Amino acid sequence: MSTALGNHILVEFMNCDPHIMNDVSAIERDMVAAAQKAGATVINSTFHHFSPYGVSGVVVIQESHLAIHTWPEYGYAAVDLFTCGEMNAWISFDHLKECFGAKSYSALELKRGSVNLIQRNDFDITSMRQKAAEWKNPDFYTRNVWFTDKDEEQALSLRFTGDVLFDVQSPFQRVRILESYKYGKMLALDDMVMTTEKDEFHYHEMISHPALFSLPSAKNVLIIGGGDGGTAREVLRHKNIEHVTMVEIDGEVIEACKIHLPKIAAEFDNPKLTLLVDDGIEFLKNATPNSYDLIIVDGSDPVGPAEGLFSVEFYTNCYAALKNDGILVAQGESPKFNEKAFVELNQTLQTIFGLDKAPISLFFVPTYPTGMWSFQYGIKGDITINEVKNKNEIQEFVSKEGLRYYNEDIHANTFALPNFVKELVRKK
Ligand code: SPD
Repeated sequence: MSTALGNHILVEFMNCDPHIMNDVSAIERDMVAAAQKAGATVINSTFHHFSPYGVSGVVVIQESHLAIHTWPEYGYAAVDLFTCGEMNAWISFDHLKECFGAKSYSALELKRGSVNLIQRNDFDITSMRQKAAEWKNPDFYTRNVWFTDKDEEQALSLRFTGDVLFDVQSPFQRVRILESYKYGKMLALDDMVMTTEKDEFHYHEMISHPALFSLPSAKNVLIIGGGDGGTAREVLRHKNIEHVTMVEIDGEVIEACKIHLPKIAAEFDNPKLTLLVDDGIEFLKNATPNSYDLIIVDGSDPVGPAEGLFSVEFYTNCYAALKNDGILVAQGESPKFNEKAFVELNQTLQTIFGLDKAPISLFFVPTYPTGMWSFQYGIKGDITINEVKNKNEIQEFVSKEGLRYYNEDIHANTFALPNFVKELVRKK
């Protein structure tokens, strides 16, 4: 007869691969496999990625649970293997040691619920048995794995299936395609959400159409970044556009989106598009002055390869490359999530284009932290964007192209800002 109700192995895995220690989907997969390999029946799993790094998670099994907390910066994982019955949790231990690449480890095995210390209650358990018989465990275990886009203080999390459809460390960033439950497939660069199947239109329609409906005779457009292809797709809806040059630094982003997000990467074969896998910052240093009607900077956040897309030098080069009545539209960050980058970019654009020539367009994206995001403009000539001269034309275009965010009312209010945002970017 067993002398205890459960067995608990407390494990210290040390000198593990730090990248694995920060990879919520890999850890979830390994923990579930560790349980299954030892013959456990998995009921569900919950795993979270924490700020700035680290993963915590639990796999609930019929035989109790496996839990983990990781500290990638120390290459360390604290793991609890708690089991009841005949399951041999040392099989789980061996599996995890292997998966995590743990160069050293220690383990402490404890009996839990020693029968010498506890007493069985003498009560009628018939109703408990009945309840237990009614309870049906799901046929397949449920997974609860979350992707979190965050800074030190706030975050946005999306639950995803746990399967990673594309995962490549490019020379610039980690490029992943994950599948979220609510928003479909999602492109993530490092740990930031870039775009998702279900809400990409918010971003791509708003980065393109307000400017293009203000430049009815525009012919030549430059896109810096935009590797998923959504911005090029929207720009190319405008029949007056003769040529689009797109300069994306990371070929892996293009590859990932061509394979997994074909509705976004829909126009890469359009003969009007010249696609260059190159550094957009360098490209603009050598661009012909006065050559573009519209420059769109569809970059990611100001960390990693996109940092230079927030510099004075870069926007000075954009200004020079624009025609005299040209417009610049740049991914402008969020006044709620990264206020500093938002304000600094606006000051840069005010300095280069003029105090009244750097308006901001706010729009809503559910999958970016805080949901409130912006495009920041630089207007080189005297164009007034939010004056709707072509209402019918916009209505016709919206209906013909099946747009789902942009319309003539939004156009008329492109630069409407809440008071707190006006205050943030008040001209000094
Ligand atoms: N935090 C997200 C910043 C937006 C980055 N660009 C998205 C690319 C969509 N084409």
